[in-house]
Amino acid sequence: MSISPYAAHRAALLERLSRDQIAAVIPTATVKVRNDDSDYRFRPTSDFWYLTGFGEPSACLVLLPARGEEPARAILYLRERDKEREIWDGKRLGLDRAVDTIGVDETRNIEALWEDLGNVLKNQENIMWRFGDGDAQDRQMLQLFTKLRNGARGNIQPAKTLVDPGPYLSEMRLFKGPEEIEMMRRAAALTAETHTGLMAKVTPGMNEAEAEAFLDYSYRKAGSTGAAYNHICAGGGNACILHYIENNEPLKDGDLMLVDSGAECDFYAADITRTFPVNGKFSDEQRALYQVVLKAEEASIAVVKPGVRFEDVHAATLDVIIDGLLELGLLSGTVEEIKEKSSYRAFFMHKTSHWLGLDVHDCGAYNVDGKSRSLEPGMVLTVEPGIYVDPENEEVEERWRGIGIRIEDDVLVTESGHEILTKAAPKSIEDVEAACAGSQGHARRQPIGQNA
Ligand SMILES: [Mn+2]
Repeated sequence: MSISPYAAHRAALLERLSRDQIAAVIPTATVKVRNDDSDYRFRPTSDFWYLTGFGEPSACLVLLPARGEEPARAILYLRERDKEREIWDGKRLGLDRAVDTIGVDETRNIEALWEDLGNVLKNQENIMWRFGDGDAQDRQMLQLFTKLRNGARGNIQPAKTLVDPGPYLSEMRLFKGPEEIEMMRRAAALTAETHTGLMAKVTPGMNEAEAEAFLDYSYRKAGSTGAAYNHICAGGGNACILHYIENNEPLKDGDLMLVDSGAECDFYAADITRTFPVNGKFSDEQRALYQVVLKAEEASIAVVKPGVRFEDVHAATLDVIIDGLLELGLLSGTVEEIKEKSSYRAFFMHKTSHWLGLDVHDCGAYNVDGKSRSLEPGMVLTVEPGIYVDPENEEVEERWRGIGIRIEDDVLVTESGHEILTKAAPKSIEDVEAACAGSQGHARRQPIGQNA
């Protein structure tokens, strides 16, 4: 019988926990209230999903390390079946079925979790817990830790430390296995297809909100769990607001539109940004700045391979952006001065990359031993340079003001270099204008699930 990737993740983590004698308590997310008695749609925490593939709320995974004769154990706490509650809130897997379905050693009722943990964790040396996901549950963990200490007598040893999942679970999640990469390819292909479709759809006078609705519609229709983060659908100067999510203004003839949006497949994220002309044709100024961003993006992608440091990817972009802004007269001085004073930050104020996975800004350390980390096969990172000319920037000629451009792809580090997961999304000026015109853009689409 083949083992699910989630069970494989659990086994791999249990091996590390056994080595260091750590018991892990990994709750899923709490249901978030939107307003009054309406909740947001539930989404499990990424750590919990990674280890279980179980999407119900009110659940917690407890992993106990192997010790002496005792084998390692996985206990899943979840909701018991309840006909009355299921009529109102939806189906529940229940304790009996979860043993086989999830493949854990044992299931217990979530309602008894905190009381139960007092016994389950009685002789554990170290307890893994991720602080910061909720004050109430953090308080419960501290109370439990105190209770274990106060209850220690004779041969019962209290836990010594609370351990952050960072060096264990987060580091595992940073390296994607074959099934995870396949999931990310599907998310990337769906997102690329959707961006391409949007380019053909946008016309002057349309509202940013309609673009957002098209993205949601396309993702959900294709079976995605939804958007991986709030879409940015920014026309004209709104593109210079880095986290613009209001998405409610009309799109104007002659403006660019910046769209930063990604679908999730089984909660694995894609993260694509494309910038295209609302009326289908770049103006001279838009074209000039777009070429700089595109050249920077391609320069950064070109350096991605095992052994290259994370910060080198940013450095490659920065050189091209500074050269381009100098050439177009938006910056003056020498490259050294510009870098020293960071004056490029008036136009490019964010970093070029972040890890990508179950979280759009995925976990995993960026620095190791005080140095920027070397890339290794299985890591996925974004490459996303931009140039943003503030609409109120009076230091530059008026014709440049309000142009905001970002181009973003998702890049898998492979043994021999890299694979661009999102390359089906049009990027060259020629391809973008063709996609805006419709026909060629549509012909270039690739089916979901196929390696892009
Ligand atoms: Mn991104």
